[in-house]
Amino acid sequence: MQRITISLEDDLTAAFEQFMSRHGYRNRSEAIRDLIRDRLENERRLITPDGEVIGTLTYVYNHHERELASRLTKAHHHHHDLSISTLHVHLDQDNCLETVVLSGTAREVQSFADATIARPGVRHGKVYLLPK
Ligand code: NI
Repeated sequence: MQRITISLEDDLTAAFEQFMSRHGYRNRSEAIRDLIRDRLENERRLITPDGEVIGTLTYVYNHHERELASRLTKAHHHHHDLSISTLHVHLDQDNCLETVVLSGTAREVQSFADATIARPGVRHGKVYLLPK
């Protein structure tokens, strides 16, 4: 086992401590090991970009944002082969949450997810890939 030292900003440390408490971690090293394993596992799947995956993409957006809702819908129709189902939740007066199930190669799914998450007005975007 190697010992490494890392530096974190105060707000990141506070968020990390809350994460530990929510998940019942008693020491920082174990929590950090699990976070690293989780990230590496996700990266590993992307090493075979032609592999078939199922992805879930979740994000929040403000539906009052100019043309954003219709642009998102257009993108889903344009990639109807990838985007197989969408769950839409009206979170409050302004915000919508969508979880999209995507099916295709890891490259296609990741690229669609990245483009969606990068759209101005799309927040809290996160994609999770599972091998098929
Ligand atoms: Ni809505």
